[in-house]
Amino acid sequence: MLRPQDTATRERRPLTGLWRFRLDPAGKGRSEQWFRRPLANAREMPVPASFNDVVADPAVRDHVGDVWYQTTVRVPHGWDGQRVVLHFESATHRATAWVDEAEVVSHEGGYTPFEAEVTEHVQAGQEARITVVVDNTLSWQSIPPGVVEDTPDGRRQRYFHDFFNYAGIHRPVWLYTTGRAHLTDITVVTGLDGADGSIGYRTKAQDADGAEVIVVLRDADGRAVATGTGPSGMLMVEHVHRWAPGDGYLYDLEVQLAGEGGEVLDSYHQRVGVRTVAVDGTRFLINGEPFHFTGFGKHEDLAVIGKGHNDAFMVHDFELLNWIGANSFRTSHYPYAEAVLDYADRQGIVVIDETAAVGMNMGLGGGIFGGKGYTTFSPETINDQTREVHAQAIAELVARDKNHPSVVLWSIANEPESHTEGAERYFQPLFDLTRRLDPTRPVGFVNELLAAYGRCRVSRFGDVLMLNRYYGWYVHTGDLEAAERAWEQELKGWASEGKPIIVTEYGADTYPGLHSVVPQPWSEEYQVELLDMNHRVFDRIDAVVGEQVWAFADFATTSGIVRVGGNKKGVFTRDRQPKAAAHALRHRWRKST
Ligand code: BDP
Repeated sequence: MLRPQDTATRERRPLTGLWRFRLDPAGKGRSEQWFRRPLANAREMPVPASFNDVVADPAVRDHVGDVWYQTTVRVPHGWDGQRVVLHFESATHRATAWVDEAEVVSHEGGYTPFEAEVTEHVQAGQEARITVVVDNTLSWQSIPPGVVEDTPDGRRQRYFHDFFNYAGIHRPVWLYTTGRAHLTDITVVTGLDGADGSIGYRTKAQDADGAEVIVVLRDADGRAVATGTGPSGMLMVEHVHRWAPGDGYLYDLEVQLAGEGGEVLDSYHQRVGVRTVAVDGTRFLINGEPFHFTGFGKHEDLAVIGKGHNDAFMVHDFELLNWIGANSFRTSHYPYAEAVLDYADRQGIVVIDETAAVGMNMGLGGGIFGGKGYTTFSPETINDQTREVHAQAIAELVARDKNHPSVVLWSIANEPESHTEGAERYFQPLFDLTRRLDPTRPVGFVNELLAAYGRCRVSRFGDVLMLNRYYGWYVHTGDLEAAERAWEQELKGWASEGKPIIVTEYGADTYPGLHSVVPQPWSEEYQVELLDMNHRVFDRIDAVVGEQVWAFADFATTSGIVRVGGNKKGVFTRDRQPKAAAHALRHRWRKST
């Protein structure tokens, strides 16, 4: 699937703005076929946005099940004779869409795109009604998992991850055109040979018999630097300008389908950053040079719009990454909006790209995330069917993000149970699958303390060790000396495995404005000291090639006795004001870069 674009042959119309919206608490909209007519008793709802916090009503915020969205679009007059596609960048967690009365597409998974050709259901110059039912339910067979419990007070959604289950249409929706003959996929793989670069490309097309593929690679000034023909091939660039951390240099690969008379049937522009990624012993190499990750685990999380994509906050967050000296982040705990990956490419920010497989660990948090009493991997809980859904989520992530130079590492799960045989059986095929889908990038998963060094049965499948550790917070709370000793001992164990280690989470909940002379948990001073303690340990262990603090900013969670207005481990507050730790990190990271 190619992301919608305006090109010489393609045109897009965004369907963002206010849609009609209605909850369906009784779950009767499907059988009553609400898509057949204008949505009754609807309120207006912005797209893109999570619906939960837009309305001041707990029935909306905590709704479990279907919600309905509807809009009307006039198909542009000039689209006569074009192939028309309806494209969703995401709908959380699953959706079905209709154009007028015709069902056109269904999709499982809340963070990857889906689309359907709708040519036969629309007419240029006429209105079309688009209706979408979005279901936010999490089950044992969804990624992430959850359970709906029937209680005397109604249906309650429980889940095992530490962020609020925002849902809705979080990213832009498009109607776009292509010609009948059109490109359907482009893959680029780049290489380096001394000062020169290579770009291998592969294309797929549909209804394109007899058409020829022509590719032109242009540099950032628009000068053509290489050309080729054929559905796949290799382009060479002498004295290539590499993509590198801090230098988001991009070439533009224009792929054209040309008809027999030379007419351009389709044109698509693929941005290309020429760089290599490799793991060599305990080193993580970008362009053959050791790379040390600095930065954060983040969330898509904002007041009012929840997980809705917002360009202003995206740009601002990258400004803050730059201000603090971060060179990377992890898309914890799900694939982020594609605009974010595009922007990371252009900014030269390195990304660890994660699936939505989070909360697959019933042992965690003593059940504070709701996992008490369940077995993680079993025929009744996370099972073979879940693994298929997980495999599909990986396939869709790789298909979507394979061409982003910023993406250097796949994370196929966050903190799953990983010390049991069930976990080993579950994960091994998913590592194999990820490598088959993308042989060019390392693969890993994020390990947590229940599978501490010596206990984990899954990390041997990964190329890189990613560790989340809360020494000084969840363990040895308030005792940073004991924390430092225990952490160093464990980390030395991991270092003996001979793989690069990225500490993908470390941090402390910190209430902004709370101070203490003797650093006490929750104070700004304690957050600074806890990070310092971690950094002393990292600096003593060569295999540590990355430090990503949890978290970039405070974020919303379910309510609970260990969360005060959400998770407060942010180095910035939810509205992006720095805590003391932001200045301390800036001091460390700005010095080292
Ligand atoms: C880890 C999770 C992350 C949580 C964090 C925390 O990966 O999602 O928010 O710890 O407890 O377990 O703050």
